Amino acid sequence: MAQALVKHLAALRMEVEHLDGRTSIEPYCGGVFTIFGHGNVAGLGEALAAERDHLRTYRAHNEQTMTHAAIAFAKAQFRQRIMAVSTSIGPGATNMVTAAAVAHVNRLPVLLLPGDVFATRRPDPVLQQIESFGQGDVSASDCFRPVTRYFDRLTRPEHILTALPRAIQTMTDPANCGPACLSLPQDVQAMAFDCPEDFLNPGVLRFRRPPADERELANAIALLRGAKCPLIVAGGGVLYSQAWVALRAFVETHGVPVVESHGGKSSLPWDHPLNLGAIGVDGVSWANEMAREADVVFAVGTRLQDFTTGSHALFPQAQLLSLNVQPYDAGKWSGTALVADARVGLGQLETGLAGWAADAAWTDRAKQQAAAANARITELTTNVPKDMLPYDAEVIGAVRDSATELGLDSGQHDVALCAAGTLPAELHKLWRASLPGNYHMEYGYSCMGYEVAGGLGVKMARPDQESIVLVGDGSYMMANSELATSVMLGQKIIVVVLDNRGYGCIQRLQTATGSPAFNNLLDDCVPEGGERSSIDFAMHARSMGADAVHVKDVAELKAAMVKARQARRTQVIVIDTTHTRTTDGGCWWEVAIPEVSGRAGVREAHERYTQAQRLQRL
Ligand SMILES: Cc1ncc(C[n+]2csc(CCOP(=O)(O)OP(=O)(O)O)c2C)c(N)n1
Ligand SMILES: [Mg+2]
Repeated sequence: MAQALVKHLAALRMEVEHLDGRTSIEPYCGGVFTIFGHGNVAGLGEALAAERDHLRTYRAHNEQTMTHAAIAFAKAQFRQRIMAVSTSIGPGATNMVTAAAVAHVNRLPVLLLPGDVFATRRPDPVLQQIESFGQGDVSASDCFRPVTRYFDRLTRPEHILTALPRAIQTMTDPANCGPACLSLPQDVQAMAFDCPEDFLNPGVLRFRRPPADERELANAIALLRGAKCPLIVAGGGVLYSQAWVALRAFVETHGVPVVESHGGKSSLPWDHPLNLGAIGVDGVSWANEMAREADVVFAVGTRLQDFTTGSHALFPQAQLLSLNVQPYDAGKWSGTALVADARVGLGQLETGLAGWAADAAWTDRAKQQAAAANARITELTTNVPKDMLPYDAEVIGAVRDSATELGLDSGQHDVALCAAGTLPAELHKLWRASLPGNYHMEYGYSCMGYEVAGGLGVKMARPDQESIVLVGDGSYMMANSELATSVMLGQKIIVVVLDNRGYGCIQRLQTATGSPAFNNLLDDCVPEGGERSSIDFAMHARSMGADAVHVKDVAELKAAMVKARQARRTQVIVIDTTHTRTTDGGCWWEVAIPEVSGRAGVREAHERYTQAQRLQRL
């Protein structure tokens, strides 16, 4: 059975569309990350060994992070190609559950192949079997059920004939796309069955592009035709549908400004005159200002999560039109739904929008706002030496500008990657991406520990680009061992560690909600008899085979980045940073404040909280 699985995977081909619109037929599965144990080494492991020349196997250091790498690979390829991830049973499998949730939230495909306990149950309980007293058919793999879009336990070998095609179908369905899990009892992996020849020669895969329903299209056109001050919120769906050319044409034809969610950033080049940049809690003030005034918000391919909508208080005045391939998203917030592929839907709208444009004054103002925002971003990201440590904005500027020294355009060349902490807000506002996918932010699950492994996945997907991981000290500490994998695989990444000695963003949130600073910064966490933490990140990175340097300021950082870009192996640059952040922009975000507290600060925060809630669209 495992042999049939691997042969099918190795034979799968996908019609892949490239950035320039060219298409080519590529292997669908970019390889298999696996950590072996008794649950997969003899069955799947033997099958992988036999197919090594057709399907690469990669060993990693942790099941969660190797899955992050696989997820990042798929995201960087706009979901058109995947990787498979195989684990043993028990801890190997459950280590992967968090990553499954990352893929689930972000609607990203990954084929999860955890080992499972014996289907025959003959040797039960095996090492690492959890044993449920009340449910005979439960195993550790059941943890995947709520965080996968397709789950199957293959208790007979011929199940692979239906289960694998269904898993592939799920991952190549634009609406349902997400992680698929085939849990593989170790005895079943090793069983023989009569496999039809055609299972080993599957046809070429394509993403389908569903068009809009006629009535929904007519409603959407009517709504837009009545709009004077429309605003497009571009989400990740624009990228996954590869709808950037259609979006740009739509925007320019109708004079509609665009704001970008984390998932949608890089839908338009940063310097497009109608790109206002980041919206929401991490948004630039110029974008949020126009969101507050728009009469129609046209959401394209976005989940409308709270960071995008300011917990539903940023644009409650606007009518909402939602173009999304997934009805669940299109129907959010009681908006007018337009269920379709983003690219196809934008094209279909044109059939009824001839002659319609936003008010000229609105479009002109958007252009002025976009220009003002970009000038301010230059200011914020240009380091002015002073008597204090630099902060994230200056680091971002130095990383970007180090490309210029080598005659490169950072916006074109670099993929910036991050997931959690202070940096997502800074990067959302300040990073400049000229090409789709050059901003790679996992801000669906915002999973600390995605960063280093994600950088590896991006490099494997986009070998000609620089994969630059910007990461806080906290996230680096949570998961960094795939740094050694990147060295071993010769997949160079550049990791910039911003060390502010703790969970800076959470401490900010803590004090903003009235609590005392507590249990976040390392220096606040040393009990009596404990020891002040001092982590030498550069030494740590060197111990894993990376080249690493601890720079003392932004000028040194820039010089180190120039060298890092020229280097061939993985580079880690560590810089001490302060807790300041960009105060421009942003908007309210709902975080629940205690109704009762002995602290005046909490009571005041609660008062502000209830005031702010009044602006929410319910
Ligand atoms: C796995 C996981 N655990 C907890 C959190 C909550 N969280 C978000 S950011 C953060 C601190 C990040 O610290 P660091 O990476 O140093 O970034 P900083 O805010 O200091 O810049 C925490 C604990 C999370 N996002 N992911
Ligand atoms: Mg930190």
